[in-house]
Amino acid sequence: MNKIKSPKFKAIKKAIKKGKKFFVAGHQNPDGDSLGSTLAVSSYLRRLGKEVYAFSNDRPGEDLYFMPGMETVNFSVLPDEFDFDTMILLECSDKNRGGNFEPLFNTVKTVINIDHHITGQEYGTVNYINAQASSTAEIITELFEYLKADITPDEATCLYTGLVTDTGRFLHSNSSAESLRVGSVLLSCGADIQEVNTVIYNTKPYKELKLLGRALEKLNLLNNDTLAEITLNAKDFELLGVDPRHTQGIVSQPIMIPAVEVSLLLREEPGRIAVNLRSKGKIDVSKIAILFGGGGHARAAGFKVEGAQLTEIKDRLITSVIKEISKLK
Ligand SMILES: [Mn+2]
Repeated sequence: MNKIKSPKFKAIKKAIKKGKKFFVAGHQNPDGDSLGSTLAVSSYLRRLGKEVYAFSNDRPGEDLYFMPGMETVNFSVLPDEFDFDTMILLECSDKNRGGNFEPLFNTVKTVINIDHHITGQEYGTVNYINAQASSTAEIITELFEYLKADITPDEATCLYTGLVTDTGRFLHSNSSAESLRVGSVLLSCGADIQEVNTVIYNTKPYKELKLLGRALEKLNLLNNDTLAEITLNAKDFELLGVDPRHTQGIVSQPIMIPAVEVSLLLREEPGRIAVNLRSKGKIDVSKIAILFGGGGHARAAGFKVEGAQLTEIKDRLITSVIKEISKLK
């Protein structure tokens, strides 16, 4: 146990011991890490005989419903009465990242804030923010080890889901030796990794696979094959009966092509143009997205332009990307 973690974990242990009625929540529009951590913490507290209200402001994507304990989460509905003594917020970099929690902040005695975002604010009574951690699930696993929690197989499955989704199956730059060690611990505790892999990574509806096929057929390579571009028009979505939101993962495909530095996916949506950008690593695509009113990360960014013409956006965007690529030489 490293020295920085220990005093913080000690304070969390004390707060958990003292609390009787807990409110546990992750962030709005929850991902695997937020919900997986919420479920594992709630399950552990119940095992200790505590009363728990697990909350999520929004429902997740369909692929996260396999996690054990999902039926115990209260979606969108805050309780009628606020008589909690302790609130545990996971992955919430600011006070209201999880929803409108002002009434709760006014009534609870203790707020435990656990997060791995570099922008995390210290609004809690006890704050544990570790930006070195790949995920909140990684921190919760370490905390459970500290608490000698005897992680159950179901809790391990939830935490493993958070760990693999936040690290992109241990491929993103946030995966560390510690992430892999924590993965190993969760596996030893009985995490059902087959189920996680099947549901999250190896399941795609027929329509979405057909859409991927159509997208790959429309793939263009520009600027000596350094720039990949796919445009999906309104009629592509109509023809296959899919929603423009069902394009997850498509933009990353052309990055596999050796010469490609940047991949673009342009979608014609009702009343607007939506664009996803991916970079192999040399170009910071968030800087390009900012030029169009969007944002994101160096390797993955996006933007939406309301009431715009596809061709106009496309021309400007391609020019901007080529300008960045030409700086590499
Ligand atoms: Mn996370």
